[in-house]
Amino acid sequence: MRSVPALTEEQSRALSEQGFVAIPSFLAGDELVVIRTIFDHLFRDKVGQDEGRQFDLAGGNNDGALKLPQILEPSDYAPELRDLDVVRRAAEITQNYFDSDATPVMGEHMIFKPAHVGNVTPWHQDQAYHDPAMDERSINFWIALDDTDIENGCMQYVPGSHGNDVLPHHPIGHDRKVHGLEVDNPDAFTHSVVACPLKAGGCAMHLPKTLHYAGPNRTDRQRRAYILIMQAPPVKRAVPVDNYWMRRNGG
Ligand SMILES: O=C(O)CCC(=O)C(=O)O
Repeated sequence: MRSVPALTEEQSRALSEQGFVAIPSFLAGDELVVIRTIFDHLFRDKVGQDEGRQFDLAGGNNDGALKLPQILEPSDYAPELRDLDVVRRAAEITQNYFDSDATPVMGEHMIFKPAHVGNVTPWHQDQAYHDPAMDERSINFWIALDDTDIENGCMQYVPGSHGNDVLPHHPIGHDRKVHGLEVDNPDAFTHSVVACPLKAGGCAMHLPKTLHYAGPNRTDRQRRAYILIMQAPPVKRAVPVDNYWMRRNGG
């Protein structure tokens, strides 16, 4: 099987200067087919729904149909995902990028934007979800399982936005029951946006504070994504973030 080496110098520079980089061809061999098969099975059979691990990220569920279904930690249900070479490569890239001796901790999720109904994923920074006392040192590997473009919800980024600290966020629609977050006042930060259309098997990588977004799916093509998050040891912040948007029980 082809083994993709660590990032080129140019890709690594783009990631650190822009906060994201797109790699046109990232999956190797039959990995695309394997991941797609697992993805389809997990969503079709609503795996993890009873434990709250599969749910609508945007809470957009008026008529019983999920509009932005997400499954957290899919390899708990399909452990063969952990054996894929792409997992090893993503870990290696992360270790090299952060010059870390520790094996990265792996997190993952899968997000589905069904044809015609897939909801928007609003502008946010991943760090807004995380431990307010720590600065994450992680890379998101957003792996396209279908050809993606602006019309069906490819990833979009604000170049250089990872230079911001954690910005104030709120639950999508200001609904405290909704898991997904949106940055407050997104128009103030999104004057310059870069869309990253990808062929299936390509990957868009970003850092924890990079502002990103994926539009709704207005096409008759589905948009499936497998997202690996490889985490080098985080760093303690001098002053924790006041992430009041994560306190959902009146706190
Ligand atoms: O796939 C999407 O719609 C959004 C993905 C995302 O926000 C992420 O990978 O951090």
